[in-house]
Amino acid sequence: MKVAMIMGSNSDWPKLESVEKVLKEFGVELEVTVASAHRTPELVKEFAEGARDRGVDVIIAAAGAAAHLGGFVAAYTTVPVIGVPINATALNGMDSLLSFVQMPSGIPVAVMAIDGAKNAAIFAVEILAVKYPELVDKLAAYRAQMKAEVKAKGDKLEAVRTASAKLAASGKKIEDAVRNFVKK
Ligand code: RP5
Repeated sequence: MKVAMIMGSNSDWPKLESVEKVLKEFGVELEVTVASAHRTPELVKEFAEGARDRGVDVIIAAAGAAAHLGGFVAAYTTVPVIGVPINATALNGMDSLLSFVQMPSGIPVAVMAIDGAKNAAIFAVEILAVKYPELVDKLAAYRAQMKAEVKAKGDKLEAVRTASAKLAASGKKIEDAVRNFVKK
């Protein structure tokens, strides 16, 4: 089970670190390469052409500006490519988004949101789950955990909101309320 992530520059890494974290949670191996479609096109070609032989199941391609890394990679391999447009220029990622998403017919790139690295990792796991069924239960557990976290956040907000409303209604000064709380 292997994902290869290629990025246009090491300056993109801070926006992509979550890919490593998510894949680790699912026990998926990650290979990371820095190569640019315009500065090192030969390296990108080599990376993409050799991907299947290296055992790569899914590729994540991420880059800022309009250098078209996703389509470039996809042109040299039939391993599925997930694109992550990066916000790195004065156009706030729109340049990158369009260069990834508007692929002409024949060579697809599955494009995530601008800076959407985490979803790229989750989507990669969903693709891997077709071949490795043990990931199906892990994906379900991942969603269950998200659900529990959302519920806990909602409960916490409601508790704070109710407590503040009670405090305001009681007309007590905050200092008194805190003193009483500490006494308890
Ligand atoms: C793109 O240009 C890279 O993917 C990066 O997002 C952006 C800037 O690269 P550096 O100048 O920081 O190397 O090709």
